[in-house]
Amino acid sequence: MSDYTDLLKSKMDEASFEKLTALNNAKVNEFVAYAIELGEPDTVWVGSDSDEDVAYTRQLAISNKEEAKLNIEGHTVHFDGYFDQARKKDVTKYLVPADATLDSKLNQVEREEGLAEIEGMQRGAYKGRQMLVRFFCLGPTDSVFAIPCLQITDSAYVAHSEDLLYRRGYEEFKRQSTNDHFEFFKFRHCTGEVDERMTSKNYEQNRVYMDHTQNTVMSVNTQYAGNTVGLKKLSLRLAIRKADKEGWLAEHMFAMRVNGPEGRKSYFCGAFPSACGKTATAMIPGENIIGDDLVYFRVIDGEFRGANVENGIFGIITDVNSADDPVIWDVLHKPGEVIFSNVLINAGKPYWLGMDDEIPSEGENYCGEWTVGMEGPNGVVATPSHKNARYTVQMSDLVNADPDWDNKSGHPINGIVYGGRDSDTSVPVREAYSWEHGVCTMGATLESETTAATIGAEGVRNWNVMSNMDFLSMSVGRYIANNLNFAKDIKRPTVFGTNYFIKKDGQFLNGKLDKAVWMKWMELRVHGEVEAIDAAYGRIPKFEDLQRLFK
Ligand code: GTP
Ligand code: SPV
Ligand code: MN
Repeated sequence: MSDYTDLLKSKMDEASFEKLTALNNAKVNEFVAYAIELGEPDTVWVGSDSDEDVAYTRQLAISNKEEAKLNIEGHTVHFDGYFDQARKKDVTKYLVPADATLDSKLNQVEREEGLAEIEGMQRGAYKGRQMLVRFFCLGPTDSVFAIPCLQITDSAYVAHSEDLLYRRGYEEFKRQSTNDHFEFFKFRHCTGEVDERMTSKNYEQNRVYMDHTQNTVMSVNTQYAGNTVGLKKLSLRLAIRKADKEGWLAEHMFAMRVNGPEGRKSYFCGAFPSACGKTATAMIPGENIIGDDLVYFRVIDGEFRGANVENGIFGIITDVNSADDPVIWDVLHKPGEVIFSNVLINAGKPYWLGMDDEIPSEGENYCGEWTVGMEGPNGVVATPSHKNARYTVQMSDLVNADPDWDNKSGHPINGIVYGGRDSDTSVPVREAYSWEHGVCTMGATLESETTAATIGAEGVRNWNVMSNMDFLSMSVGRYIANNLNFAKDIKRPTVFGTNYFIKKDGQFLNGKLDKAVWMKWMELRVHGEVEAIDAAYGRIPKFEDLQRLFK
């Protein structure tokens, strides 16, 4: 500590210095000091769990113009650069020591070479800026799931998003740092040079590099949350390795309560690739959301249990309308904290593709000033709102959230669902014969068509192991084996496969709310209350049961 005192004191006021030193953690101080030396910020601000510090971050995002207020109280809009609208896989790499390899399917760079490259891009990147130091927690605080995280960024939008999406973690650092084996995740993000719209200018120098040897992820020249918000997908890659070491699972899944007959509560988790229906499933009217993107599984007291890693949802807004998504529609139209990103704004009101309202022919969007028919900088006609435009809200604002969603022990999981975007092969719903059958033929072999959630062509059919391929940080075989072997000695959830996207003559064969029926059928199946037909690649529903459930 003594080595860094002068450096830390020279950049921060008394209050920030006290918040940092109250943690009394040499590793935290070292990471902060290193970021100062590298990024050379004008000032450094340290936040705790106080409402005041959360409010400071929110206000900063508005005053530094990363977000703008909208008409409804508490709503803001944030824009990412034209080319920075999704996760960018080709520049997302693992830093791997010279004598090691993770898996030939993963994007890797030699550690020293990668570090030199990204540190070169981050050097001096905080000049003229304030560096923000924030503490968050993955999973419920004060629980077996909890992983403390230290986020450093110069983007108040990133920190504000984390305030909505994650649990506060300053007290968790205090709680855990007394343990001998205290371990936390570290994230250092630099926006890089910005244009007049406060978006990263050097998008072609966008990098997201994972240094798993240090539990650190660095990113630069990007603002899109999937590349910058440390606790989202950057943490998932670290968590998969930590889970491997410690004997639990980190998954790209929703979690929900499905309500059975006579008030019975059943719990389901499901892995669908990005933009393939996790949020839409967790938000089915009449059921209760626990989480929509990240779940950790652990065996607790002989039970297979899952917990929501997050505290909010970063959901796709495209096609959100009052008929299919009444709960979220309501949240997006009433006062409360919402960040809209990459939608169209006209007279302080947000518009998006597939909403109820008629979309105006001009406004501000991810291109800047936009008029209908206009081409973006790459010559492509720009849609009014980006297909991967999103909203960020907290669980506490969802009236359909399970009141017990934040349970420190998670929930006992009855069923696990795997599904992808598959226009012509898989049936809408089927049940596996066993855990092994489900993990292998529904999870490990999952194929899905690419979407706007990643940069590149849409509709390309790819292999996407457990919908986690983009986030795997070790050998694919080992990850599958971890799933197969997990919770071996206890009752494991029933595994199901779904496909919402089957098409005939270019048209979807199912409506968006048909998934409500598939979930109700699964709920009855896990309790042995309906029969099923053996279809040789799993069990499928009987016509009369579906007929009754559809009614
Ligand atoms: P990430 O947040 O990227 O991990 O995605 P997600 O899996 O949560 O995806 P989400 O539920 O937000 O769905 C993305 C898109 O799929 C939206 O544009 C939905 O309209 C569409 N979608 C969801 N369910 C259905 C469905 O049953 N049928 C069809 N045709 N489209 C659907
Ligand atoms: C996804 O792409 O799977 C998302 C959005 O949930 S993000 O990971 O933030 O890009
Ligand atoms: Mn996701």
